[in-house]
Amino acid sequence: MLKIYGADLSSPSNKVRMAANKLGLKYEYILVELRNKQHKEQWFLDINPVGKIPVIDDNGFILFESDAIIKYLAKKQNSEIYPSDLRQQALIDQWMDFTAIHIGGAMSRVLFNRVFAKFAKEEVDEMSLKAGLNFLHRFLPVVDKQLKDNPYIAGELFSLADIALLATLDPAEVGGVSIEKHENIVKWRQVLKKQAFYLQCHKDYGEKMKEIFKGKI
Ligand SMILES: N[C@@H](CCC(=O)N[C@@H](CS)C(=O)NCC(=O)O)C(=O)O
Repeated sequence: MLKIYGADLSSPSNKVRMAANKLGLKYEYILVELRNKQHKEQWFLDINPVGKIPVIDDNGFILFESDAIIKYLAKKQNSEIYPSDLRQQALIDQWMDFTAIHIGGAMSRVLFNRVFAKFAKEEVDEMSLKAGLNFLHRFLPVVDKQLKDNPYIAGELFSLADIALLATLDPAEVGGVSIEKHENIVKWRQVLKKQAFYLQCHKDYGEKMKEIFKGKI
């Protein structure tokens, strides 16, 4: 059976679980506790030498990098959420790259400095936090405009790019990133967060975090 190694507060890991859910795949979810440094243990490095989650083991085929993983799973299922049409696929790739590099990169900076730094006993990097907030300030309106003009991020059809964006924006509230003013993102997100593929992962990222940190946040 497909194995997904991940953690509940890792957005790239959640992205993989959401995609597998949407594709109707059965899988074993193997929790890798980053707080306990399990990703640096030899058993895990033997699976993924870069020491990061998520990683999948599909009957001995090992793959890391969440976007590569979800494309592989969708192609394997011949799913319309990653269509083979050249231009449709190129647009999905475009929004997935944009999400990973610009939105995800910025969200990680904000989340790390505002939430995880204290747990990791690391100093807050104000420059990094500011850069993250600036990028989100610049790019979230672009995403909002795209979702005003289209029902889904890559156009008319729901795709892997929606799953990637949904998982990437998941920690917005806990990171104090205001999404409320982007009404098209809000509407799009409300609809998707009610769907089974999301709910099979969690009800809400913030609630999951509270459950894990038990009042320490
Ligand atoms: N670009 C990667 C990012 C993976 C990543 O940074 N994962 C984090 C958890 S969200 C991790 O494993 N961190 C542990 C470390 O870097 O030591 C992907 O999309 O899969």
